[in-house]
Amino acid sequence: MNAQPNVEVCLSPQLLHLYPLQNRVVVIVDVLRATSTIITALAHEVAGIIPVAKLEQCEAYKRLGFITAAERDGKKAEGFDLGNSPFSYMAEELKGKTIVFTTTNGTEAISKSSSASLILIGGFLNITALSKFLIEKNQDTLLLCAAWKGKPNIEDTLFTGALLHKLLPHFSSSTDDNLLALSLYQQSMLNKWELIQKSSHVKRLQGLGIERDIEFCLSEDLYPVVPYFNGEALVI
Ligand code: 3SL
Repeated sequence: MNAQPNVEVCLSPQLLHLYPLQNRVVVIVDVLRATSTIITALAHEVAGIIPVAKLEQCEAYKRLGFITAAERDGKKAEGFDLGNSPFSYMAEELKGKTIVFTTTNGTEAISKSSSASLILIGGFLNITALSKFLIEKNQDTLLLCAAWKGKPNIEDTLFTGALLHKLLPHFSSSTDDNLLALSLYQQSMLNKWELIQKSSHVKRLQGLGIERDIEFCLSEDLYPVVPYFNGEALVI
């Protein structure tokens, strides 16, 4: 019998140096809101999202005439076309367009993962499609939480627990980080909203009046798509 592939959770990009990326699939997780927004945009027929870590890179694309999106500290950064609300990416006029995208933590996590063999985008919005894809792919996998400025967060950890729950019959898993994520999921799977409401990021976003974004990003399986990085852009 073939050995099962391994799956590990990395709770923050600050810990990424502890994990090998070569020959691994990396799933980027930023439930609130970057990866949920990317999934939504591509499911609504945006052609591609070019992720960049820095505002200056995004500005350079803007000067070339690209549509640009930028978020810092939960707010739309000044001078760009779009922020990070998934609802902004459902517009008819964005269909078929490529958008350059930078966010506080999500795009940083993507850029730090460039040596992975494949980069995928995950969130509750695509959890079942993503788990089926990973099981089929049958390759060592790292679930990378974007976290908040290096500090682990509840929502990304909870999501990795939910994804692990689906993956574990097919993958081997032995780390304490995996156990933490799974335990969090098992304790709160019947009421994830109650737990997430206590999180620091939800408090931050509530201050900005975007409760409907939070509720939307926690919805499961709205979009059966698995965005991946093709070397230039995230596409489906
Ligand atoms: O940190 C990020 O990448 C963002 O997703 C944060 S926010 O939800 O837009 O505040």
